[in-house]
Amino acid sequence: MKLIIAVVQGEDAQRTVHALTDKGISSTRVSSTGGFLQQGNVTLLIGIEETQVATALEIIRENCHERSRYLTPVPPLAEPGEFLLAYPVEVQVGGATVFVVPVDSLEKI
Ligand code: 2BA
Repeated sequence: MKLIIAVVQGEDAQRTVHALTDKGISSTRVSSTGGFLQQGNVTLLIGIEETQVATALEIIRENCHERSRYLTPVPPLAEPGEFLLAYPVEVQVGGATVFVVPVDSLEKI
């Protein structure tokens, strides 16, 4: 048994969950926030038999796309008489950040 932990973008989450469900793969959707951009994303928890891991990864690959996000850095303090502009910096995010970890057992109690 494995646990897939997939950090995906909000726009991709619903489609990905539907595609997993269509293949009989259960998932739990957790709201999360990226540490770098401090923007909302979604973490999917997927408990899965090892034989189905490749199918789940393929579904995530098909449904999660790379996008540009913009980060506006906080400008350093200006000296009197100086005027500093903060320009947005483009950052590429996604498809998905995926961890596959071993699971000792899955108990439904
Ligand atoms: P964030 O931490 O908000 O990162 C968003 C994007 O910013 C990243 O996209 C990457 O392109 C860039 N980025 C992140 N840290 C950076 C840094 N120190 N310097 C420069 N650029 C940086 P992705 O790599 O696609 O990651 C998307 C989201 O996946 C991340 O959102 C975070 O929530 C999660 N993630 C990525 N790597 C992770 C890891 N090793 N452990 C846990 N979560 C991770």
